Amino acid sequence: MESGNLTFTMIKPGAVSNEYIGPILSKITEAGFRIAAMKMIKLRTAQAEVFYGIHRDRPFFKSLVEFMTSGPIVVAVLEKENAVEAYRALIGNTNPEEAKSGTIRKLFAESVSKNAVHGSDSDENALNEAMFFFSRSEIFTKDGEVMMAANQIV
Ligand code: IDP
Repeated sequence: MESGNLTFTMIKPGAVSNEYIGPILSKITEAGFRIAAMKMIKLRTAQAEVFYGIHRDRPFFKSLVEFMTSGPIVVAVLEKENAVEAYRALIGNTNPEEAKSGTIRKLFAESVSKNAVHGSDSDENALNEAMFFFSRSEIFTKDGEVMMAANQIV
């Protein structure tokens, strides 16, 4: 497996509280992604600020951090060929009004700020984001082995 086959996702608080975890995971697995790691957590403010640090100077930063810490989220590592691009296509545009029909954001997002899911935008970010939330011993290969080998997760 190569790094290009992994991406990282979060099911955001609004989608969790609306009971969309199951429907979203169904869309993900029906689209051919394998779940390599997954857990439910609640972000602390400092964690959300680091995760979205690239947006620190944007006007929506404070409300984004407040929203992302407002309730539990599901974090997961997904595997599929060309995972980053394939998953961005599956989730659709950041703004659900502009997302194509059938995409996760079109189906489950409430607004651009409460847009149901996160998906990594590059292979490098996918690995950084996966390692932000998971230790190596929590990420599994298709054979159920811990994804420890250097060519598997780094
Ligand atoms: P992405 O999640 O589609 O990669 P980014 O531009 O990286 O989009 O923005 C990160 C997150 O910040 C978005 O998913 C969304 O929740 C929030 N966001 C982005 N732009 C806006 C905006 O104009 N208003 C409110 N929230 C926004």
